[in-house]
Amino acid sequence: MKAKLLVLALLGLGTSVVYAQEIVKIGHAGPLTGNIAHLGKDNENGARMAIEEENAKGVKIGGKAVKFELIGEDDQADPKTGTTVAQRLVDAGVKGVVGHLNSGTTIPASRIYDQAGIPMISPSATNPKLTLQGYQGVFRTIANDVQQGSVIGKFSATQLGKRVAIIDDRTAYGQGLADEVEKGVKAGGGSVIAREYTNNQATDFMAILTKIKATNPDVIVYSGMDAQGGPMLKQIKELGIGAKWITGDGGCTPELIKLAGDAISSRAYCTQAGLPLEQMADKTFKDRYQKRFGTEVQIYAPYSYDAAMAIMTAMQKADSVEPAKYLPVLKKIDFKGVTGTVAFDEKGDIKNGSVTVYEYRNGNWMPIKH
Ligand code: ABU
Repeated sequence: MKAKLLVLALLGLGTSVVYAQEIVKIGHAGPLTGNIAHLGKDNENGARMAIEEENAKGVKIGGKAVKFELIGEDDQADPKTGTTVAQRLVDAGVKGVVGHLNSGTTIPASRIYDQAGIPMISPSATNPKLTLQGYQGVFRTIANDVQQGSVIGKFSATQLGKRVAIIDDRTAYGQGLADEVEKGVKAGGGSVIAREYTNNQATDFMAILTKIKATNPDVIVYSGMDAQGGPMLKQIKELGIGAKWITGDGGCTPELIKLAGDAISSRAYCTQAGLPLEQMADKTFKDRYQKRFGTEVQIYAPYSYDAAMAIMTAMQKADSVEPAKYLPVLKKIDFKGVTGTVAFDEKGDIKNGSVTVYEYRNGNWMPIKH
């Protein structure tokens, strides 16, 4: 074991006690720069909070006092950078990873962690392919887009209107979710009258929205992140499009409301691939997070907290920080996290994952259905 030993000498009244504390590195990777840095920071904060709270308890593993240490990396939401930082985390000797945030970075990075035998848990990557690759150490603490896309598609067709236009950002998440939404719209008795595409750096949607306006949709589904969703709502208003608008978890954030300004209205909806904060098992999480970081939860912090906690709990149950020893325990883990029961199915997906539909009301996303 290459663990670094930190020797703390504690001097008492005429006596001296020496404790050897093993540093156990846990990696986190997500976008800490760029247009969704607020989400990457939210994920990192969730993992950091779990680590700080666990360290405060005074953990012993294999007879030694351990201190968990978070090693954070910025993958810029870019698939190539994602694999570079994944290798950096492996080289730094992390024993487990929380991340990445985006499906487009998490899927290629998962191969690197698998080759190094290091377990990883994403709190936010929802593309179903992540856990269909057959990697034994890949998990997620959130529902996937087969579940989420079905809810968005059926809700749109049955509650918002039969004529549905779909726009996606061509990322692994956006495109994958849009395909599942299309299936859900059809299952709900609606029809997809337009499919348009943008990208995750775009800010101008006038051309595709003008085309969509001509098809007279009841609903526009946007499958992408809040950085595009906010400006898109502004341009929908500018063009006088009266359709309802719904987006998935990547846009279901306080940030989207801020970005949309007065262009957001009660015609806007979103989904989260999990429970509303207020209905999670730990009702104190929201306030503890606010107190620790001085900012509100964006969306995935509780799932990130649970991902870090799953790794640290498995290490303690296995009485080892070595991935080969704690991975079998992690696969069978079953504990009460802040989001609810954390346990994984045979693929690595969270068991009993749920999807919540929100409606924009009085300046907030209000849960209406789960
Ligand atoms: N789940 C939405 C944001 C992250 C992703 O899957 O790309």
